[in-house]
Amino acid sequence: MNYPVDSIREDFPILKRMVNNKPLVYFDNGATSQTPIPVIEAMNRVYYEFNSNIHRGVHTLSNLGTEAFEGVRRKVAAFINARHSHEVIFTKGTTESINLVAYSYGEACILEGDEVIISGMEHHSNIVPWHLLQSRKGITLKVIPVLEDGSLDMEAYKQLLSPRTKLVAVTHISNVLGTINPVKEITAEAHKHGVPVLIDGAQAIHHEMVDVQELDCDFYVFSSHKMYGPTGTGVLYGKEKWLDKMPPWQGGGEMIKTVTLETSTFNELPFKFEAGTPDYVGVIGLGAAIDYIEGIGREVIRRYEGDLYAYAFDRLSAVEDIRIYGTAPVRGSLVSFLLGNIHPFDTGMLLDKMGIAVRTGHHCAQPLMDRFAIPGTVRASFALYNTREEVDILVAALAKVRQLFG
Ligand code: C6P
Repeated sequence: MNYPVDSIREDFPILKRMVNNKPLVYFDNGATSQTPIPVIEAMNRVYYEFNSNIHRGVHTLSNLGTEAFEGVRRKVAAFINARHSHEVIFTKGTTESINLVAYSYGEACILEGDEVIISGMEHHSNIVPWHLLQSRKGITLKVIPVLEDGSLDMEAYKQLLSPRTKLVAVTHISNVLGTINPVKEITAEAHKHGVPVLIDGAQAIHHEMVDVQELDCDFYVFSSHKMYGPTGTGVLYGKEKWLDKMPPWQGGGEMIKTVTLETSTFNELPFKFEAGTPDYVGVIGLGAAIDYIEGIGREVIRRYEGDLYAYAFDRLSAVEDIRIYGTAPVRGSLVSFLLGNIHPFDTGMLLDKMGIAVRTGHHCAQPLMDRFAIPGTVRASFALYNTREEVDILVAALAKVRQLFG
């Protein structure tokens, strides 16, 4: 495959560093991906050239900042094919986006006794906000079961939908199993009952071609730091018809139209949901990350990563004593496993000694760990700069880990 991985790696200075006297192999992209030079430079440029609070001043610097920030909103809208750029709300990340929906949609559209459906493979960020809503409003949480191969039980899902269902909130790609859920089908099924759907795209936005109009989802959420952008920035996409119904969830500057000492009126979309000074530097970095991804080509990246994933899955499957979690027919982006009886932390620590960064533990998905009756897994998650050679290094290192543990 003609993919310029060597020159791509040059864009990520951190990949050249040594860890424990070994060249870094970075396989913790599911937690945070690395940041290419153009993204770092775009953010530096703000501080060097036009740092100033946005939306507020009439002066040149503020206008430059505002233009750059609003330009990214349009860029994000095009990236996910939102119908309107005001359907893109900037947040701190996936977690804040889901909390915003749980709070605000929960306030406007969910009553005591109503039901929200999630799945058994959700990240805590798509569980706990619903627990909070449960204690505020007395809702019932229904859970789509996870099958042995790590796919969702779609028949059970259909049975869970009821006249009391007010929202379905599911992950696009599992951060533990790598399952790519049939989110379009899940959405279509919910819509038959008039129920809106929130998709957690934290693990999908940089791997899949996300088209929110094609998916027809009502909300789609993701973080910048998993898609080669900076930390502290993320997106809530919401259909206008829902965002219009939802009340603001935080008060402060920017989200108001008028304020007297007695009362306030609120700004229009998207500002209604963006109280206070936003992380405009981070948002501008996110814009540069989108440019970076588009510069290589999303479909090109998808094919390269698909090929790398297939290679990694095959090679890891052949490691003695390995148990891989997540074998659903449609999957990608990461491999989770356990090696013999070795605790995942021990495997992770030894891999780190060999310069390999993987994530270990419950991956903020404790209910899923309970489902498989395991304490955690070791997870290797891939990005556009990883290589087959790095997979080979991991496989060789796992053989050493086995040796060390006898
Ligand atoms: N998962 C992982 O290593 P934030 O922290 O808001 O950027 O993203 C939260 C989140 C929500 N949903 C899914 C599916 C996720 O994978 C994550 C983040 C990281 O798996 C850190 S726990």
